[in-house]
Amino acid sequence: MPVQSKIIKVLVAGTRGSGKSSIICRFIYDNMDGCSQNEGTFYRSGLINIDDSKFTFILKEIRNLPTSENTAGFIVVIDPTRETDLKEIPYILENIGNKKVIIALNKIDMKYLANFWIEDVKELVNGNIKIIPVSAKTGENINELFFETARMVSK
Ligand SMILES: Nc1nc2c(ncn2[C@@H]2O[C@H](COP(=O)(O)OP(=O)(O)O)[C@@H](O)[C@H]2O)c(=O)[nH]1
Ligand SMILES: [Mg+2]
Repeated sequence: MPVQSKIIKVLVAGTRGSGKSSIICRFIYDNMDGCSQNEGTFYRSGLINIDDSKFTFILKEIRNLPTSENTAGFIVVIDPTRETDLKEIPYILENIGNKKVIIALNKIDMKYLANFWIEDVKELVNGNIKIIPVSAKTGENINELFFETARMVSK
């Protein structure tokens, strides 16, 4: 049986400085060097297998919501060390509308500085929305984030 390949475009949204560029950079290049300077659209293919499908990711960081850009879904990146990021979540989700979305709680390597955690986010969002704790700095859970994203958009 030939392996099927699917191309999925995902927009990475979230507050400024939450780590959108860093998460993309960690996933694409497996490092964080020079990430903040990276702008544009990134590709990574063949990494994730779900059933008999391989996924090619097209990732794009976006600064402004709402957006008219086409997408299979969103990753929303938030920084738990900043109290204001929790308050932003309802506003961000409202501007995303009824698109598929997954939340990346980034910077978990700095948990000791956190102002809020997964449970606090859960109270604000629809129970169907997955919240994945990650660290772009250490790479923890980054592959899981994109695996769950692929699962979400392929449903
Ligand atoms: N400790 C820590 N710092 C991070 C992490 N991810 C990003 N940063 C830092 O947070 C700052 C903002 O990251 P950046 O990717 O530019 O955020 P963006 O504005 O959302 O694209 C930079 O100084 C990054 O080095 C992380 O997982 N852990
Ligand atoms: Mg950026």
